[in-house]
Amino acid sequence: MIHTVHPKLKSIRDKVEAGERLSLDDGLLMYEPDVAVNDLGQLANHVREKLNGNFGYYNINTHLNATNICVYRCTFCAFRADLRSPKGYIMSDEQILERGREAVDNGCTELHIVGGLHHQRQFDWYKNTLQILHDAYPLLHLKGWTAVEINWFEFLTKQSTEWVLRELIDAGLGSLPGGGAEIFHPEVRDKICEHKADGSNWIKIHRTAHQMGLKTNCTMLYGHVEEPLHRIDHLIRLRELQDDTGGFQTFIPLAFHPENTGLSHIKKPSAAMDLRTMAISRLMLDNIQHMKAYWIMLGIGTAQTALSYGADDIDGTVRHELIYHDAGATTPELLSVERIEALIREAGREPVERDTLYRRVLRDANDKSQWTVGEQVEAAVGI
Ligand code: V47
Repeated sequence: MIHTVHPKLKSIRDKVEAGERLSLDDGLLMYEPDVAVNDLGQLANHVREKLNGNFGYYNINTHLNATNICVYRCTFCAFRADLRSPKGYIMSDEQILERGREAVDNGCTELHIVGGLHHQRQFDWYKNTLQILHDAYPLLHLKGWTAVEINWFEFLTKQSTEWVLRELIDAGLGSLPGGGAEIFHPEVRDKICEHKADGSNWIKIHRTAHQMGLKTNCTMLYGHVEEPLHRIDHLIRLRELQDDTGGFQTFIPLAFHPENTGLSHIKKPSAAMDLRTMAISRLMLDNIQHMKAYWIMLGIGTAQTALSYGADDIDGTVRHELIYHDAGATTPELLSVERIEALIREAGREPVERDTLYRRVLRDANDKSQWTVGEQVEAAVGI
């Protein structure tokens, strides 16, 4: 039984307790400023504990952004560079393999691979990145290329989504990250990233990936030029796809970081807005198992608090993150396993190391770099 909530939230509380789905109007109501974020947190925490108990998940991972040179000019992005910009870079195969080596040496189970759409690189270069990493480090899960990149590969090769994904799976792709979703609604998308894959293409690519057996993640970039209606519309589109396929593992709300972007006049969202958006996302996305509080972007304190506002996952130890640090994130470049576990415990949750597919990682007590995977945690404990 959930006790104290704002009178306006009574019917939402009744639905949450009965496990009923929330509507577009419910979503909009929860963004009204007189609805206290704590009340939303209480409701979201109820759902979070029903779905994920007291677990606080993390993984051990490294990022690889093999180039920042990009044909697109998304106004929110501080990471991209023009072809001839002094800031532009592209990694060699040796450097890419060195990143894989560093990941394995540090006990990583996952490499998170995204980057720019380079004017002069063909599909084979992207595919080769996966192939050489997979050949050298077959145990490392390669979570790579957002739907925006997949859409670009379709353009480069003039082939279908299925064909592109099949080639990448054959080269070693393990799953798709959730980036590139931004805000699907064209009123917003046309202002912040008009040229890249639109909302329906993003959804189509994830649908196809799910149908081919790939698990994927999903995101929403908030706190720039969008309104609550655009956010709730975005969440409902994700929920509809999940009803059809069940292929999303986790949702990651991404708070806009304005520094060095084309939208630098906008203020970064407050911690209260971050927690409100996490809670509302947990409540609207009743069919997605996990919610990630990405500490790199939220900051450590808000990410810890978010573990009681709907989130059950804090992402990873993370090495070599560039997208947020280029846009002014002041979080450290990486967290040790000891530190991440202590942060989760301090927030009152039980830390669980997971792999990309949310299976428990079992480490050798004498040599922590050696690991195997167990069952999916929530299934194993019958939540
Ligand atoms: O698509 C870019 C966002 C995304 C900025 O799947 C920005 O596990 C805020 O998707 N301020 C890439 N956001 C990151 C991403 C992600 C991160 C962690 C885990 C997973 C996962 C996926 O970052 C982009 C865009 O939406 N982004 N620039 C910025 N200035």
